[in-house]
Amino acid sequence: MNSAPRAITTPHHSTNTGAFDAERVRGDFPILRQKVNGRPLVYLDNAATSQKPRAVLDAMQHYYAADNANIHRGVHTLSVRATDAYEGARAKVQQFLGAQRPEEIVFVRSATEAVNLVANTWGRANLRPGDEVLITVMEHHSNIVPWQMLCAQTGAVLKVAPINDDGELLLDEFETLLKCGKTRIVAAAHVSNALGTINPVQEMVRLAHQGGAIIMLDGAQAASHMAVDVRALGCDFYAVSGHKMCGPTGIGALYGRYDLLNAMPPYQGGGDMILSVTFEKTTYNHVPYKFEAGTPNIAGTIGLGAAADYLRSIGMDAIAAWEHELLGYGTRVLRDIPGVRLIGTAKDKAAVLSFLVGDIHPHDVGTILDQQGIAIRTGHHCAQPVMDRFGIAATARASLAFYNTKQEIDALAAGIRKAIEVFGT
Ligand code: C6P
Repeated sequence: MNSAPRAITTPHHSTNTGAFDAERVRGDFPILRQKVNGRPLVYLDNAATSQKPRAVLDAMQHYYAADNANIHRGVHTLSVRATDAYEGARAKVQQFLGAQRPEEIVFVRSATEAVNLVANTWGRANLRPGDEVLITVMEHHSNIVPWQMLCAQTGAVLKVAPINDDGELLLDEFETLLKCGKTRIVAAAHVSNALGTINPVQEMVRLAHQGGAIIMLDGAQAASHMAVDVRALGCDFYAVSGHKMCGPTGIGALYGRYDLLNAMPPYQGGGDMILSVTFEKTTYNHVPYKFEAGTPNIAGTIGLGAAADYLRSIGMDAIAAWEHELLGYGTRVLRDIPGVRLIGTAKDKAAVLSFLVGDIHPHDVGTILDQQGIAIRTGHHCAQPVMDRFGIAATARASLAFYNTKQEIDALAAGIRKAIEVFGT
């Protein structure tokens, strides 16, 4: 920990000089204090899942220890408290994403479920044979497969916008694909998990709307790394996963424009999504409850609300600036290692370092790094088509968060040099 004295007014994450104090922020994350294989844990697998601050753990613990009850059902005090906490979390996520009203936030299991919800409700209700769904080459499988399934069910056609060798979307080609006038929905990552590319989403939204399509952004890799304002973006749907933004697993959120959500059929049937049921007819509940059938992940939702508050307390602009500095440092350090090839070199990039080390298999790189206490992900990152685009099967991927430090990047570089020593290149 940085022990330099601080003025009372210094924000939690800043040093006296106003610099981002990652060492201090690390104190919020109990898991980071451990050793792995005899070395201090260096956690660089944040794109797979982020770590959880004490504030999130406490919020969930408090719910189970003090307020545990089902929501929207009981008149008793615990149920009212649980309902308030659950709906309070909706308001926090609404604020975090800049949505106009809380009803525009639907709680789901994950970003994956958010995409499936839109494909199965809006998609089935609106797509006809010959209509087109436009995605990009760099999508995660969860933003490919649900659309393929939808196309198979409806007779719609899946189109794929290409990228260049840096991993940047070819915006001209994207625009050309929209010009046919058949595209009904665009579904694209805000940030690529495999390359780190930040897509020009503002422009993509404009082009999609100009082409008469709606657009869903997959924000799984964006929401905890930069400020997101769905209203400023003007997108129609936006998906996030709680566990990638310092919240728990098993919870995510779908932002949807109110008028769209209102017009969409429900996703699943069950309790809480109805106003009245007889054997002859069921009347569905209002948005967003129409899409939240059954007892939801109450603790997870409360944890996600706490995570949104926590990230806001650090400040999304401060997070983005620190991660940008780490990315620049990491890029320089990795490029200095002979044999290292970065995959994903977009000008606009989030803090993802996907790389190959000579001929060494990424899994071997990952294993050697693990022996040094360094956690990265290796493989195709659930984005096989983009691996195919680069003619490779897998990469090693270090994905950073605001609680990472330059010393940890130095440890990564030392670990890669060790792998080269062991395996040669
Ligand atoms: N990517 C990774 O290691 P879920 O599993 O539903 O929380 O998130 C799915 C998902 C959707 N879109 C993008 C861009 C993603 O990166 C992910 C999850 C993780 O890259 C796990 S495969």
